[in-house]
Amino acid sequence: MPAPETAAAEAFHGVARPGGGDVSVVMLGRVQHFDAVIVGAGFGGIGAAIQLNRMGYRNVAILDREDDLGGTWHVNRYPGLTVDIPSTSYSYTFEPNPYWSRLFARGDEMKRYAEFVADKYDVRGYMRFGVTVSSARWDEDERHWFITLADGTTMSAQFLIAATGLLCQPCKPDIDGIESFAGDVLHTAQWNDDIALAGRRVAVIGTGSTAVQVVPELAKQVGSLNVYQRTPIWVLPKLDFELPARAQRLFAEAPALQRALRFCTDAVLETMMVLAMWRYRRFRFVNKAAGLAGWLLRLASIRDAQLRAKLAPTYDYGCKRPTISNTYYRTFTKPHVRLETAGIERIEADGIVDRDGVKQQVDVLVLATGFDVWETNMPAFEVIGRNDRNLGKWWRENGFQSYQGVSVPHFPNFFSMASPYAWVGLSWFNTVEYQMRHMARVLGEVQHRDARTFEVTEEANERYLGWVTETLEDSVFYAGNCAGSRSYYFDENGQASLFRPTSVRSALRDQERFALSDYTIG
Ligand code: NA7
Repeated sequence: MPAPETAAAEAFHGVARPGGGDVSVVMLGRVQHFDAVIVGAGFGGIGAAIQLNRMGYRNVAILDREDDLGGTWHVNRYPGLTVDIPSTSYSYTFEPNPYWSRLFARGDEMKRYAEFVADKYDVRGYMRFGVTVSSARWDEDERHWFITLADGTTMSAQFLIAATGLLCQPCKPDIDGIESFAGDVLHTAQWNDDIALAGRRVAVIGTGSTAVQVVPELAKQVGSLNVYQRTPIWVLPKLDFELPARAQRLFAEAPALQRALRFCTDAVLETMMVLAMWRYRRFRFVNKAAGLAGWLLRLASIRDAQLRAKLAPTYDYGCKRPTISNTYYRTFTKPHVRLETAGIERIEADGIVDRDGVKQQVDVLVLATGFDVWETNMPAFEVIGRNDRNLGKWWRENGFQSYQGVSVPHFPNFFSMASPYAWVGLSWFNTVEYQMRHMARVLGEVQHRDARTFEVTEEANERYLGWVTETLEDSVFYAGNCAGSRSYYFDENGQASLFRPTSVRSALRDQERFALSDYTIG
């Protein structure tokens, strides 16, 4: 890591900088009251707090169940953790970071970036850690939210912002006998460095983006590695390179250069997403070209045709989160690494038995089994709006939906950042930034009218839902072959209700244009 040379570099590289956020205590009766409570101290929560600060709100609390900020980049610490979007694009547009060590930065750099931004924008002082929110209830008489924590404490807030993320509830597989396993068990999102791996017999369950990163790293240290695949993932070559200290200095001194690089990486991601995912019906050749790149990578990495065939996805590129790696496929050619595709029959105290009846002895079980996006995460805590409407129940009875991916009728003064139809672009920062603009416009109007509440109308919500649903008909999800992809892009009802099917540009532009009459402001 290069030596910090400027104050900005020092701050990014972790040289002490005091946290900001001047929190004043306001009591309403016996309950602490805030202008806004934000749940989640990841990049969504940090972005929301920055937006509130810009608008003059200072009495803000950011609550997070973890012991530090950064969300997914604090929680995930498995070996090989990196971003799978170029870092130039995987960052806030208003806070470019010239100090990434590579085009695809390591996970610990993302965590330091979160700390740097929270300090620079003075929002760290709002944060309270080890705090789990159990529920939030809208009080129509008081016209604010009551938020109940797991320890029974209650607080109130004029505005409630759920910034709980999409990939935060680790999924433990429901495999027969898993509880009886006597060795060490590690979920990739709950990594424990104290568990020794060197020379041991390790099994990995899952072959998603996380496994693609962790498998090559584990193979370097363990005695034997058995990787249990249920569904192959699309893997494309990774065009990564180091950004040496010289380049970092250049980016710091000439920000236009960095903006130009971002323009290029944004353009590639935007084009891929719009053509391969939203305009699939017309541009399916883009998906085919991506598929060809994956096929060539397998061909260049693996001689054994049978092994290549086992790793080849049968669903269209884009149905499920694809990833990039130059080492994943090659790892399976090592003598101590095996791809297991027969399926898992059961787990016993000392190993895994597959559906062919073959048992592998295992010392350490690594669960690269991803996250529950829908069942326990939409929403991540109980939210009760006007007329006792329960958000989770309402979504399940009426279909997942949210106006502009951020607000829901009957839930006044509430923004939900990890919402149905919210995710735009491949970088999560795109979603956060359009939502920040949305908040700015709505809260700006609340301030302008000297009002206390906002709530999206049912009519606006229905109109928006109709539009996204129709637009999605051309997407790979409905026009392509996604059968057998087992993708978390689809909800419990088989609807692809995670993405906003537009370009990032259009999502940003729409936030300046939506009719303010779509909200009741009072
Ligand atoms: P993913 O992409 O959800 O992958 C989870 C993997 O675990 C996937 O291969 C699953 O197979 C597998 N899995 C889950 N449950 C089981 C059971 N019961 N048996 C066998 N295999 C199972 O999560 P990741 O952590 O890899 O990536 C999450 C995001 O992080 C990713 O999208 C990027 O944005 C970064 P399946 O495909 O369901 O057959």
